[in-house]
Amino acid sequence: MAVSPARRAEQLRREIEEHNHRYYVLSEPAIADAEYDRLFRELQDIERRHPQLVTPSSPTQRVGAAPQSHFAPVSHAAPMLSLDNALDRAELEAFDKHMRESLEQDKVEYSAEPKIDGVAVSLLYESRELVRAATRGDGFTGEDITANVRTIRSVPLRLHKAGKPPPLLEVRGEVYMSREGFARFNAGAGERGEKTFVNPRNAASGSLRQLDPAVTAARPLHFFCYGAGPDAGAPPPALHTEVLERLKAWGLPVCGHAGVARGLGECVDFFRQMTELRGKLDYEIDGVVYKVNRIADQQTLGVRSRSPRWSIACKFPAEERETLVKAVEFQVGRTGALTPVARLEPVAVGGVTVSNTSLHNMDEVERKDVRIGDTVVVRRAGDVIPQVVRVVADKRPKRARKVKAPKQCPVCGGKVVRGEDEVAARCIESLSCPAQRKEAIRHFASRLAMDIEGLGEKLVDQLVEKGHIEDVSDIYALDAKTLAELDRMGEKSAENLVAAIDKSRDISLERFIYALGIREVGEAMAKALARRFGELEHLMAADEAALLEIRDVGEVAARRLRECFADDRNRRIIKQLQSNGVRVQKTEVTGPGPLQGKIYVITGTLSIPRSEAKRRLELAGAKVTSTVTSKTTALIAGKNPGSKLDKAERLDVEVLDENAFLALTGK
Ligand code: 5U1
Repeated sequence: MAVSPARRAEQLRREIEEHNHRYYVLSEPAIADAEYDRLFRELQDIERRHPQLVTPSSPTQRVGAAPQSHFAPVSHAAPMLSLDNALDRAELEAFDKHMRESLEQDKVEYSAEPKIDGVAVSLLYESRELVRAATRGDGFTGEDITANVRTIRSVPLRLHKAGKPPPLLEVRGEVYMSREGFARFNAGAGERGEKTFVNPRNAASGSLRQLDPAVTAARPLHFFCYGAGPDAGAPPPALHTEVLERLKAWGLPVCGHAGVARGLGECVDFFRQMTELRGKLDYEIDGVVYKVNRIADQQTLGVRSRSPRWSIACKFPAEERETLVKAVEFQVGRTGALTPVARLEPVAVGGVTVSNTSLHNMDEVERKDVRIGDTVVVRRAGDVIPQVVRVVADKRPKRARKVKAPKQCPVCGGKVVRGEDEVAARCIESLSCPAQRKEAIRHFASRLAMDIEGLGEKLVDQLVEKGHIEDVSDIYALDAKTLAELDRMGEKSAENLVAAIDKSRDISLERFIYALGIREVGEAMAKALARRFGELEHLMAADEAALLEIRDVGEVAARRLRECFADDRNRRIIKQLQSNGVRVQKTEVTGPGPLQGKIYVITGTLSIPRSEAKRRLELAGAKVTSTVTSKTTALIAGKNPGSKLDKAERLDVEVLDENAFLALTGK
């Protein structure tokens, strides 16, 4: 008897889903590609002839959703937590001790899992069908990326019936790009002159954030899940590892290297195994996650505001790779300092390709004895700038050449000197050296200084090279016509830049001082100077003794300030800035401030911008830093605080809410 189209379509959907699962989740294909294609085309054909038979979870429906205008916000039913980190073995030991003591167990059993270096997502299945996928966002609210996640072949659109998934299942995990897929994607994008990514994590993140799902569909994305929401099936599982088994049985991909570690010793062994395995995997992992395995124990331990008490991540130490020093060149900075930069044979380390790295100064070059032609060890951890750790002495070729400090500026050919107490050699042609002028202008326009949006590096290069800008005061004489004639500038961007320049004309004293780019005078000192002198003219007239009264100003900084304001040319430039409409506002002069000596960290959202909160604290004499340590006076926590709140709780650092903060700063 002939099978009805509806029946055949359902048969085909099941068969294709099964083959998808075997191919994308289990990596065990059971049929040839041609046979798979035949089944797929048969289903497409039935659906074309009987559109009423198309179901949302049909394998034919992965791609094809229309491009979106934005990603709608999604509230997570339970916050998407992050993980506390153990930085070394001692911190892992402390965690295990804490678990043993809290649970009154001699040995705690953990689920041990590789930490996938991807993008955290939440998937929601209703009656077995994928109905929503969301990013983590701030942990409370993410973005709806359902259309994009549907294109990831290892994400089932419909869960297996066997094992009875609950009617509403939330799954959490990581979307990642395989190393091989990343290399292939970047090579293709490079050839087409399109955007490439620095590492697989950024590539996965960028691919998920495409408004057109067809673009995401073409990216080699995969998914691994590591946990489920409150309902993980009936009867409730007793162990986290059981949850992972169920997820697998329902057709979801779970990393095959997850295991069980009983007690600290096995945790350490697991970490060692993963460290060895790491380079052999086709996806990037950045550490190991340990979770107390018994779910009743997890409930006893509970969660902090941002992370569960029952879990910890141990990150791998910074990755190191060997590569060749092809050349050492010198870059000229804003203050004329010559920085040796090693040009390296490109090497992938810590998730990015490194081809240049600063060697800081000649003392450093000599201390490490880096020579051209040497093989060096390069290290990079997390988002830290890569650095040369050491030379591999026994790989030094005979022809390796010593690095010579230049006697002339590599940019302007000017004289180079090195002061007795200085580590850097400098080009002394500060007024004529184009490299220094460009850097000074870039600094002047930068975000923390005059904040002229759109006046970026390339534009400054052109403006200086074409003679439109000699010094910073010339910025305020630029017009839209001149700007529109520059490369990569249209009329609209020229007008926008003129508006941004105009907006920067009213500037606070502290920003203006910082913008001048005086050596030794950073953001914090600029603030202190503004608070002490109140007006630019008073600062310009201050003698060394008055400057030295300020706690943070040392002899060198006082001398630099005096030299800057005594210099005729600098005075002329400041005058010209004022004639060109720059108005430096006065600042209220204050004493040492009631919060002198106190250190605060801010987290979460306050009703005022964070920069304003920082300004108020600093105005009262406090220091504001970004990391909670035992030296922190208090953490100011707004809405949706970050992991800093957990750290403050752990270190017993006082936590202030917005009202306490406002009372503190007297507003
Ligand atoms: N493997 C794994 N990664 N990961 C990340 N498990 C895991 N668990 C997480 C996170 C953020 O969080 C739960 C412990 C809440």
